[in-house]
Amino acid sequence: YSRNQNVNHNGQQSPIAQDEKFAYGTAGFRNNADKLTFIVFRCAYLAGLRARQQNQTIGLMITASHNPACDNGVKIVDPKGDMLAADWEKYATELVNSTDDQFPTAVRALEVKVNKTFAPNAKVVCAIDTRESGKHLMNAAKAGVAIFNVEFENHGILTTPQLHYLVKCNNEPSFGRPSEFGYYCTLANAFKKLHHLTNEPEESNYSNKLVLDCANGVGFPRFQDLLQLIDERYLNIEFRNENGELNFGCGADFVKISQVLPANFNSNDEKCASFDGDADRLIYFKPTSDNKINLLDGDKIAVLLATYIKDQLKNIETDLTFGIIQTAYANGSSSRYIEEKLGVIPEIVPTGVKNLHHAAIKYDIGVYFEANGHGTVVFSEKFDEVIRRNSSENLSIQRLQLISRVINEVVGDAFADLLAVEIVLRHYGWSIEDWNEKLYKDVPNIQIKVPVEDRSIFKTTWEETTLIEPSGIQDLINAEVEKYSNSRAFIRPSGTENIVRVYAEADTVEDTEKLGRSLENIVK
Ligand code: 16G
Ligand code: ZN
Repeated sequence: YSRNQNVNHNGQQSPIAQDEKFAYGTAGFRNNADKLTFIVFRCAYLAGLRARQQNQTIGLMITASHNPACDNGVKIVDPKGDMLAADWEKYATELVNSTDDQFPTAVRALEVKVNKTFAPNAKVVCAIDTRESGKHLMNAAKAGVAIFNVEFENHGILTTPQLHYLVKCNNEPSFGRPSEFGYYCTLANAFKKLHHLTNEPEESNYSNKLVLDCANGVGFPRFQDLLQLIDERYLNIEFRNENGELNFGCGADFVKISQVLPANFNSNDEKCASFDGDADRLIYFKPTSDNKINLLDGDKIAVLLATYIKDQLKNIETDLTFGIIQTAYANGSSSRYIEEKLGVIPEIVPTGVKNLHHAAIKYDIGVYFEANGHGTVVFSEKFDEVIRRNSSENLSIQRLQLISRVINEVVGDAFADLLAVEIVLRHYGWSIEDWNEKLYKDVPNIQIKVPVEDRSIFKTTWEETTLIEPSGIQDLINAEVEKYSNSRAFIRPSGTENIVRVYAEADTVEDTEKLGRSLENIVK
């Protein structure tokens, strides 16, 4: 498992140049699967070391989410089920970037720094998505963890959020049973109980039918497992894109960016939703007659859930703090709605789940969603005290207790978010059109991926909306934005692909397209 002897999942030699560099980005390491064997091995070693340092369970997730099937990736999950601490991301990058000759020295240096001798609770739990390369990489992970004799658990094919959940439960048994079945029971039981406490209005447009695009990924088998515990009376799911080519012409990322129907859907379908390849993202959509779609993305989900929670809070006397976290990609209408109608000023943070998560946990109730459909709600200890451990008969308190259990507060989870959305739609008696129209209307927006030779030359301000380098470009962007009314646009380097992303909003679809294309030309 060295650079020199790197072998891919087909057993072919795939040596990695000693000086090829990799970086632990927002989603860990991601690359063509052929390159990942030695990376996973080294990351697994680091996960073992982290487990010893913390004397706790650490997670290792092998997935490349919405990337094409030929890619794979690996990321480390910290003891609370959250993303790896920033200083350890640096260790990961250093370790992976060392040459074969440097590796043993780098390892020893780290061991000295961490210096933990007795750690009986150290364990690494590992899972893969449905990619062909997964099993081979699982073996590499096992070998990496073995260097240190740390206990290793192979959990097979799971969604990313399931693995995060397992890590948290291993370290905090009071949070839930640390097993796949425990996860299903927690979600399904809370969902069913909340269903009973939900009074659908007499004139309701809600339908429990949903057509689900599984991106040909892990969402299909695992969501079926969950549905074993949820009767069709509650939720009637028709699966599509179950076993074909992963993420190909389908899935949450495809639908969000291209804003067209995914493969195998048609304009007669009613309420539809898409998971991404590892089921940590969820978006909804409603086909329109011209084979396009009305998209209900992470922003729409955030506002829906926030509205429900705020409505319940109105019936309780409490001083719990409530926050909503978004990124620069949030549709301008959603941010305005949150401020004007929900009375909360949304906090804008840089892209990447950990940034949103960290901002959200400052509140007693912190709703965070990326427009791409990744998000959840987190709850504080004070919420535990005031709401979860309250045995009151107050219906709103009981609903908040249960919605906080339906939602997977460890990390954004497509399964949990889907259950939460369905409950809330039923509560208001809304069809997918009602949901789309009754809150706010999206301003037209476009996202364009622009391939570049070296994305590292692009530097932005903290909240990512202004380019600092290369100098001069921001002035050109400003000049374009000024040409259109109610417009907003920015360029930022991707953290996961060698591209820069253009985002633009304007009053009309035509102007949005024009603005987006003009920014594309600026970076090209
Ligand atoms: C990863 C991030 C996601 C982010 C996306 C942005 C995690 C678990 N996932 O999927 O939050 O939106 O990357 O990618 O952190 P980009 O940097 O290529 O735009
Ligand atoms: Zn994902």
